[in-house]
Amino acid sequence: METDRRIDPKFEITALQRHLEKENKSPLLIFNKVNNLRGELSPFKVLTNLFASRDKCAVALDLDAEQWRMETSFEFAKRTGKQIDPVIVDKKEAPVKEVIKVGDEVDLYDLPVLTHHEMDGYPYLVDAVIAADPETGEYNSSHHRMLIRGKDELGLWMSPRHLWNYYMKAKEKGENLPIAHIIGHHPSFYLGSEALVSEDTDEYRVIGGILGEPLRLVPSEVYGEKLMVPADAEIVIEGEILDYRDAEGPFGEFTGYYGPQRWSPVVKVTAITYRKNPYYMNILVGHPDTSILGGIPKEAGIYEEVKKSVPGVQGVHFPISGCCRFHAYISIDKKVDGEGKVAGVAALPYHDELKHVIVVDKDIDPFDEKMVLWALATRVQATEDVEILEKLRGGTLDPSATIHAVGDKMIIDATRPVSRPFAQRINVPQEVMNRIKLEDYFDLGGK
Ligand SMILES: Cc1cc2nc3c(=O)[nH]c(=O)nc-3n(C[C@H](O)[C@H](O)[C@H](O)COP(=O)(O)O)c2cc1C
Ligand SMILES: [Mn+2]
Repeated sequence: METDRRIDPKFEITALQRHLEKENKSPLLIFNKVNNLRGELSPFKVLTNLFASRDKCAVALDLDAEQWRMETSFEFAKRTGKQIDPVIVDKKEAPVKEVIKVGDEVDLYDLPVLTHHEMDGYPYLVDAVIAADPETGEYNSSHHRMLIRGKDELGLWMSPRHLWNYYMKAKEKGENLPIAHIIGHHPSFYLGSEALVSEDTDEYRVIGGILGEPLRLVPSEVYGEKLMVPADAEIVIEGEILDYRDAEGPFGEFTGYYGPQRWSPVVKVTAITYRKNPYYMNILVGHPDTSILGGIPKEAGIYEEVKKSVPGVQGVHFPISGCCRFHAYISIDKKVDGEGKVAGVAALPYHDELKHVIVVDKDIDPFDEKMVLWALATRVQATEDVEILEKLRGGTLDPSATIHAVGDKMIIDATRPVSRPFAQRINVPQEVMNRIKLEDYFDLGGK
């Protein structure tokens, strides 16, 4: 959906997204007339909700919209395994270089940056951040919120994952870490940035695989070939993470709660380049836009991981009710007793935020939450089927955690035993189901 009506990026766009979400609607939204951070009309249009429904992600992976369930995570897994080298293009062929602002010309207040939630401390950029490993030159891409501190200064939050490790390596060398914030690209660029791959995997190659074609790169304005940036982005913000920290937050998080203010590194912005008529892409944190974007790649990665020890794994679902982070529903074609728990054990270490795994049999669709909970209700004895692992590495934002980044994990094996009889599911004879049709008995009003 698209509108020409003028709107302010402080809360107003989020309010519309909330209204739609309450109606269970999640269309892509485009705002053509948005204020910048000085209240003037911005030349940037705002695009949001790109990931707010799985069918849009299915289409991004060249599937049909109806293939949004397991097919989408399987396709993502397949593409993760087929990495494609990026190609370098000339600056003249790079749309992101149509407008170039360097040094004193940089002014982040020109952008229509959203303030999402009431207690958010600042307007926040939320897109992908890329950096090159200071030792190997391999690229990483991950999502990071970045608050606008001034016309050329950002604050960012890094959980102790890959970008943080790069930052530590740069600090050891006594250098700042050059980074770029990539605003607006093919949705596969962002899905690829969430792939669960090891730190030494070049994520520009991973993103190429998810895109199904080489990612086109161009040297950055300030760091040249030391920091290659995507040539087809709408906007690239170049900068460097300083060895200097300040308060960052609070921020409305993916958990649905405000995350606390923390002492976080500051980024000096050195250049902004963008297309003519650019779209400013926003990802709404704490809502399906963020949950689904992070969820699909986790389903794919964990499916591949569980398959190594439980070959009969049928599918993995990170449901929205668990913020697509804390809960995984895994269905397996169980062959021997104990396999349900093995599936849970295999899944848990793969992502720090994953807390509770419910393993179900193959007659339960992990995308049908009602049936998953039915299996929980009817196939589980707590003393036999629940395993609790205390104090493992956890996410940094779980509001219930009592120790920072440490948390308890739980595996619920909701599969039936195979070595002893178990109650039979009720059914109506299939022959009668096929023969007796609703429309032969009732007027269904055209439905
Ligand atoms: C919309 C969105 C916003 C995110 N914001 C942050 C953030 O501010 N800080 C952070 O450390 N991780 C954030 N994440 C999570 C990381 O992007 C994610 O864990 C990623 O896989 C880490 O990549 P890595 O394995 O290369 O370190 C965000 C994820 C999404 C989808
Ligand atoms: Mn990584």
